[in-house]
Amino acid sequence: TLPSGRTAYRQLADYTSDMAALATQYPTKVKQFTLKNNSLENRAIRGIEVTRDVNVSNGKPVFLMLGLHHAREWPSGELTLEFAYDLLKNDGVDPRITNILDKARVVFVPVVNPDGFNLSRTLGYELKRKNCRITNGQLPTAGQCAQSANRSRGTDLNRNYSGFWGGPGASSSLTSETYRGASAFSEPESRNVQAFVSAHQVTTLITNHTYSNLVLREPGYAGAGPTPDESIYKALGDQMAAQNGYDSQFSYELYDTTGTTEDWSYYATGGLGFTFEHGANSFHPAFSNVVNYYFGTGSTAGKGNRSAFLLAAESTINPARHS
Ligand code: 0X9
Ligand code: ZN
Repeated sequence: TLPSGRTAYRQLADYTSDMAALATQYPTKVKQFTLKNNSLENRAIRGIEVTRDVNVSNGKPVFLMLGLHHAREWPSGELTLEFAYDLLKNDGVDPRITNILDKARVVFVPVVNPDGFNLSRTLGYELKRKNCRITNGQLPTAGQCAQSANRSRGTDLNRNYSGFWGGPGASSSLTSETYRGASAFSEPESRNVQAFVSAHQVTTLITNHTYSNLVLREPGYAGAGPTPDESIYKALGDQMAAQNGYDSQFSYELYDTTGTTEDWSYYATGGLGFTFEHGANSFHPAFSNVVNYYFGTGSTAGKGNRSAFLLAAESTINPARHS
């Protein structure tokens, strides 16, 4: 059973109400916040910060976890919010979690792309990937994003960050699934992540995606060359992969990308950013699979993402342990 007890994929309203409920239930450990910009369809985008004495500003380092840049990748939001439930449920029970809440701030934004997710999860276009950019320079009108003629439009938020924007592995066509946008950070949803990371001490970041059972680290395209942090970056990626049973590799070994979250965040801040690609072969398999993604299915499949996520949070407290 997942930490929240859920047995079906959340809809957008469930993410909203669950985060609000956690903030109410744990007022000293959970602070809800709203990101800087509403989505193109004018939805507020929310996150929660989890730490001991959350209302005290104390400079603890941040582990940031993101979900649902890509609308159809439903498990990416589930795993993000379930880790929050787990930390809160097991604070004072599991000493690793008690230590994490003592020494780090863990921040969750489970739904980076609410408009796309709503279309995929609720409005029937399950394979939606991008946001609701229909025409550059204009906001979509009500219902426009869901019209069948517009469904292939949109900016791929994971090509819209400024790191190497305009380079290989992204498209300049608005109907391509990897459309990079009119300019770097043209989209409010990617600017939200930019603003948050720029304002906080984010030392480790996981952006959850599906699928391929991978732990990906920079560089995102081969031409960028190795990062100066390769030794510690690889060490942490390999340690997390040893827990969840995924392959740990350079992002470009999957394929070249530019403008992804860590293509910006790593080079902008030096914080170690990873893309986790969950699951073997589906963007959103039957919900029962999410339990396996979280807790693992036994020795051959590793221990699941729970222990990998704990390592990531611990890495913000003691980075040297990974070198
Ligand atoms: O193409 C993507 O954006 C990611 N794969 S997905 O199937 N979830 O769309 C992979 C991005 C990997 N590259 C970097 N993180 N640089
Ligand atoms: Zn994705």
